[in-house]
Amino acid sequence: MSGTRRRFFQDAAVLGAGLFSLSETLRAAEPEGEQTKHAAHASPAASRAFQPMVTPDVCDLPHEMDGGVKVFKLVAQPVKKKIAPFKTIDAWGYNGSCPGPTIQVKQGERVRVIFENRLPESTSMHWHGLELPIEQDGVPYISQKPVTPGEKYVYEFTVHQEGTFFYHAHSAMQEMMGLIGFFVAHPQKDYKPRVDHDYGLVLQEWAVLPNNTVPNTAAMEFNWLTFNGVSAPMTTPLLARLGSRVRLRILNLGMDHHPIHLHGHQFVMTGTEGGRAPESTWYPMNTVLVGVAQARVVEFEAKYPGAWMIHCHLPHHMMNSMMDLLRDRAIQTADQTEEKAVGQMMSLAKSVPFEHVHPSPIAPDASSVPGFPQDAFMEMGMDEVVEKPETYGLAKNWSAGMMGMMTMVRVLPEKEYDAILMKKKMARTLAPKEQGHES
Ligand SMILES: [Cu+2]
Repeated sequence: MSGTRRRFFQDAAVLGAGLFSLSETLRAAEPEGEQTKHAAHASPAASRAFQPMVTPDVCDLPHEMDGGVKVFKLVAQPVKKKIAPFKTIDAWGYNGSCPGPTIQVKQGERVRVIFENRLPESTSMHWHGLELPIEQDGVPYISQKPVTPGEKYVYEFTVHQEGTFFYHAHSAMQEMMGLIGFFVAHPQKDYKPRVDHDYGLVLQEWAVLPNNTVPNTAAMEFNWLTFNGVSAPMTTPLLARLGSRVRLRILNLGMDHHPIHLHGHQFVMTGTEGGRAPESTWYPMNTVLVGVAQARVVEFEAKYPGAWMIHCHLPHHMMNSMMDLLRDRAIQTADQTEEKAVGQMMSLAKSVPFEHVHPSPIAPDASSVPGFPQDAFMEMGMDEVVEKPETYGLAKNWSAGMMGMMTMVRVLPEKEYDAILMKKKMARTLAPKEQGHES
């Protein structure tokens, strides 16, 4: 038995006899109690229930029923967004969240969105990929007047499609400030084969210069890359029970296309931003290119236990604050071998206001080798700073290898999976106010 596994069971023993009797309850409420929550919110008709997608680090948008209409309220507003333990930016979002809260409906439902603009400038809401009347399309001057600051606007339409859609402001710079969110339409008839876990990831990129908090929306180069509004290692790992089937829905609305790669498993692409793809089109892959304005849906069997990375494979998208760290090295004429460059990288790494480690040693004569440093000094282990139930039991300094547009799928044997669910439940009990922000 490995040390990690032993720790799990020691901890489980401490939790007491309640754990194993609870495990059945937890399984019934999978994923993480979300299913029951949504069924309760939906219309009385049982056929309206669906297994919701979970958007880690982003809440779902609650709704009320008005007769047969599902009513949502969305407020566009500035948002202080902590994208890394040492970096908070001034983004724009919806209902205090960036990206905006996830909207989930069932195919065939009538939807009303009461939209309010609390931004300092006019905006509108576009329903990306949805087939709806032109007056609901949310394009300023073409399908509606701009929604001015302080004004409300009501959108209403019937969702006849199924699939992974999104909502966003239809103004280029506003999109790059973070005004985007998921709009998932669950099918009338369940997809086959059914999945046990359904997760969503919004890809975003930000250009925030050192000592700045406001993203430069005119930039073409980005130094902060996020999944669901946070950079690794702050991204909450996705949990999957060993042997389960997992769906990942990945949505991109930025300036770059992102090749999203999964370690250790093959997947099939089962859908796009246009809905479900026929099974005859599925083929094995492990990297899916998610282009701008696209959604890609992949599914896989979680066959192999472990913490498997999922990340954008563009090298510069696997870093945090690259431009901050590189400084002079970003200028082509700078001498990359000089001591100053090394000193700058080390001093910046040391300047963050919390304890961290640099676990990778360097050679005694490193500075004499042309090209040094590359990844040296960029790794910052900060396990305790980003600790949460979902990170429980990971190897020491796991966070040093996690940066940028990156998270992991933790494929866990039953007892370890249940132990983490138990920890999540306990964390919720201890911090009830944060419950709404738990994925
Ligand atoms: Cu990328």
